[in-house]
Amino acid sequence: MEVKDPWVRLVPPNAKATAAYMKIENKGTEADRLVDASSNVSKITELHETVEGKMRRVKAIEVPAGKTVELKPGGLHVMLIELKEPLKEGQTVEITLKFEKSGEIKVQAPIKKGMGGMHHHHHGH
Ligand SMILES: [Cu+2]
Repeated sequence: MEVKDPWVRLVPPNAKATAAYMKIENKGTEADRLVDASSNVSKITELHETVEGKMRRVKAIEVPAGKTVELKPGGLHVMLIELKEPLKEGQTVEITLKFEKSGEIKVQAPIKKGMGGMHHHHHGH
């Protein structure tokens, strides 16, 4: 299991929640599921999906064998709720992802400004 390009959306200082995005690549031969997450900046961390502009909680995010699942604005994301302190651009958030089979994976996600509209694709490399 490999997690690539994690980032957290910068929100105004009075915002109580934000979202984290990343690409999760399952390099194994067995399907796995992301079942839980936590972070060092939020009291509550949930797995969410966006459907028709509305967010809802999901129990797990499936990552089929050999496939990459992208958590991105307008789709699946890790929701960071009840932020303990205002987030600053450039700061790094430590997110712990818990997979059913692969166990815990920690990632360092930099805080970045959102990329504007949800259909705008940004190529960072
Ligand atoms: Cu959400």
